[in-house]
Amino acid sequence: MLASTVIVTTLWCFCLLHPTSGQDCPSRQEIQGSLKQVQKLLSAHEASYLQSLRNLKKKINLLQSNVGKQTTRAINSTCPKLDVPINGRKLGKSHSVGHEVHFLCDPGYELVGSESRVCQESLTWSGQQTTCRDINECASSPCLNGGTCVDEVNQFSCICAKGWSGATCQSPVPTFFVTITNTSAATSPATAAASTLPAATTGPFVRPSRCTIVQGTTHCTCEPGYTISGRDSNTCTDIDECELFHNGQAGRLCLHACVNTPGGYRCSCPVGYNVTRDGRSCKDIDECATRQNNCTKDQMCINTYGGFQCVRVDCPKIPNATYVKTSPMRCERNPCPVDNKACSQTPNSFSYHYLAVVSNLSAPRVMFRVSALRPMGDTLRFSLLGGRQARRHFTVQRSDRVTGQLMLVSPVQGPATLEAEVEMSELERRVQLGRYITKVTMFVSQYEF
Ligand SMILES: [Ca+2]
Ligand SMILES: [Ca+2]
Repeated sequence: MLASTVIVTTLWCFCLLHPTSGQDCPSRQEIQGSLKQVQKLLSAHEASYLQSLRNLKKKINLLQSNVGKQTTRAINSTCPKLDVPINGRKLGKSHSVGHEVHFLCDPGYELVGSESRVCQESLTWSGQQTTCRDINECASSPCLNGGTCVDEVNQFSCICAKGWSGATCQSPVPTFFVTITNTSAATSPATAAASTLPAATTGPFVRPSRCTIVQGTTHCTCEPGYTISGRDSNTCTDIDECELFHNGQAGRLCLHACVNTPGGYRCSCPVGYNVTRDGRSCKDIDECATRQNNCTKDQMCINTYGGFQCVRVDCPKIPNATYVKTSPMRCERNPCPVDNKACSQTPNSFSYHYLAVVSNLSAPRVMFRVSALRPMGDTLRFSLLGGRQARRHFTVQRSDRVTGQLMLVSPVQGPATLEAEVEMSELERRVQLGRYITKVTMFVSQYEF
């Protein structure tokens, strides 16, 4: 349409400029009609153009509007999802900008990182990553007396060192004990004394406790050898081990005596004994070997349990015979005159032996053996000499052809000194060839150790 309008316009202009040409130019009326049509065309084009512009503007506005909406939507966007911590909880589900989430840990776990986190406009979370860590209940060293602490969820356990027991290894284990009697602390003099003291008072038998607060719970511990007594957890009282583990034939803390000390105890021994290395038993002091005796030169020192004895061997004075010392512990008869029957029937020798034993030694048992080294004759006889006391405790038996043995037949309560004589006779066709006396002296101690 636009092309035909241009042709008409061009034709009309040509006729105006060249009116004398041979061509047939349209009439004025025709030209005016054509111009009107062109005007109509232009108007239509103008309307169409304007409509296009309006549509374009609308589209631009729509685009602008969309861009603006997208920016607004970006402000309302969310932060990345946050995980729930293991052994914990997350409070708050919204991950939008400006919102907060909170974290909690299960009992027995402590929160590490941020307790609360905010979704920032940068679409990132504030703070640090949150985790729940197992609370180390061993941090306060709750196990006493060298115990090893094992951390567990919301609790701990103690592996106690040898000799200790209890939840926190606070109680000594009576290794040698079968029975524990009278565990009441009320009868303990030390505890009783301590309980009358004000809580703030400290002394060797009372000490302040060490308390730590774990998750709102107070844990109080005492030094080794002390325990929290009663309701006052601020005060530790010495454990009276002697009272706690006293008595009991099968089980005593000490072989002899127990002495309670602040935070412990020690064993003591009677005079004549030393405490052994294990601290529990008593060992006799050998006064004879350590020159802790007062025996004279003509005496012999005999070590006994709990003491010593100074003995002097003097040869017997009996009728019809004389004796001479042939060794420190032996006397032999001087030769008898020919045909002196009274002399020849006296003992050929006296031997002296000293034994140290503990009180209440179990019986029967062999205490001593007598043998003939070179027996003469056809018969050896062994017999027990001495008084009623000797016969109450001893007997003599033959153990083989040439040996007799002195037997203890009943326990002897010490302290005591027992004497027994063993006679060995040699016979040839029932005729006595010789007699040999062995004198045994037994020193029985006061204690059974
Ligand atoms: Ca103690
Ligand atoms: Ca001794």
